[in-house]
Amino acid sequence: MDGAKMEPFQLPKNFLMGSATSATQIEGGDQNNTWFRWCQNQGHIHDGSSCIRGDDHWNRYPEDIQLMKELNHNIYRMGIEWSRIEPEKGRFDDKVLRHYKDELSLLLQNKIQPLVTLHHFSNPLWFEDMGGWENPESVQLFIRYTHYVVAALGDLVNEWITINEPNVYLIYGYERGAWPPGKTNLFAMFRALSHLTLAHIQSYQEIHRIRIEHQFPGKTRVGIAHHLRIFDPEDNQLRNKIPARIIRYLSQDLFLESMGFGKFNFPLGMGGYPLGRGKYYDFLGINYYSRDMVRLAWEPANLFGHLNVKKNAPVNDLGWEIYPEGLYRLCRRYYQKYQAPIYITENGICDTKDTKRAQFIYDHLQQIARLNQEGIPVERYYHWSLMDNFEWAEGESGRFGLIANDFGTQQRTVRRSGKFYGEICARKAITQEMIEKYL
Ligand code: IFM
Repeated sequence: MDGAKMEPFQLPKNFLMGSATSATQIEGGDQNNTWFRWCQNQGHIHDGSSCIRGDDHWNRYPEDIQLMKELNHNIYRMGIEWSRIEPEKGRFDDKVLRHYKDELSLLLQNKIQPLVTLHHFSNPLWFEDMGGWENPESVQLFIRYTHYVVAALGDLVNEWITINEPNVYLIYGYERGAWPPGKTNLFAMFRALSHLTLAHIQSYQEIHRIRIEHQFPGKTRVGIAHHLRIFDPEDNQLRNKIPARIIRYLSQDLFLESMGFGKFNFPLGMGGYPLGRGKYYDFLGINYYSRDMVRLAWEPANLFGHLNVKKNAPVNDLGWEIYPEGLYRLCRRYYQKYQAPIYITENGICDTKDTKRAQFIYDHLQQIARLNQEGIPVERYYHWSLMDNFEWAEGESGRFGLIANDFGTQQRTVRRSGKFYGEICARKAITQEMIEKYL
């Protein structure tokens, strides 16, 4: 690449940087969650691998924290596995909580501030078998889990994500049938969404309540990691603009509105507030990867439009368009309405050969610098992901890591782009020297 055309730039001094992972994708060893069962069915995982292996992070977390330190992380977003914590309905395992306490304490000793996700695509099997998120009891069960976890870990963690990418979870699990529970039923999807929304709101309230009651240190901040995309019409025709808007509404704006303010718009409701009007987020969590070009088509699985990649656009290994400007556009649009500090809770690239990741990082961070200069408070960046991991239906072949992992030996190797990222984390800037060295 031609480094000469690229300008050095600076991020705000108080900007925090690190990386993100989720429990099911890296821990390995848990047979009690929905993904373990899903992996056992032939054809569900494209390369035939299983989350049972993962990165063996459950046993190797000290080594992984050491690597975060080498990459100069200030922050780390991690998940905890509900199916380990509550292996049977109503039975909580204190040993598991002690394990997470040890992991969190080690992060803090290394001056890495954790942001903990309670739900990231995976459920305990007992929960799924009672109807999962379609069952109204799911809400109260999630709140009981929240209560148990936050009371136990809340002295070490002041920042929480209740639910990761509720839209992706529901679309893949209930509409496209590609993830557990493997349904293709829009009614089931919206039923599950209303329960997830109620669960988020009450979990938000519960986390604040418990941390006040126990006088836990640090400012409590709770939010959702929303998967946000750009949906652009394929051309300027109204017939394509309308489906682009509908898809944005049904797969994105509806989620932000209901989970953010408690407002149940159609098709969740008729605009009422079942739990009262409120503001149920302390930051706006954005997971950003790509954009879709939309054309009118009768495709219920795509919420009534056909999604394409822009012609001749650069793409990652999975064929997703690389579109850094999209991050800028999304942050501007949603900040106007939601007016909260923005955390980029995920952003990254599937790039096995590591030929595009460094440039990807440069281009996206440049958009963040631009946003901050324009007064949009993007406070944090969590790169997805710390290391290669179990990439859901793609299995072990979807490689998003700053650190490469050999799943056979569990040998970690920091990629060149990882070294670049580590230097940026240390300096909060990209210098001319770094451009020449890495880009
Ligand atoms: O690996 C996933 C993650 O679990 C959720 N957000 C997108 C990532 C890359 O596909």
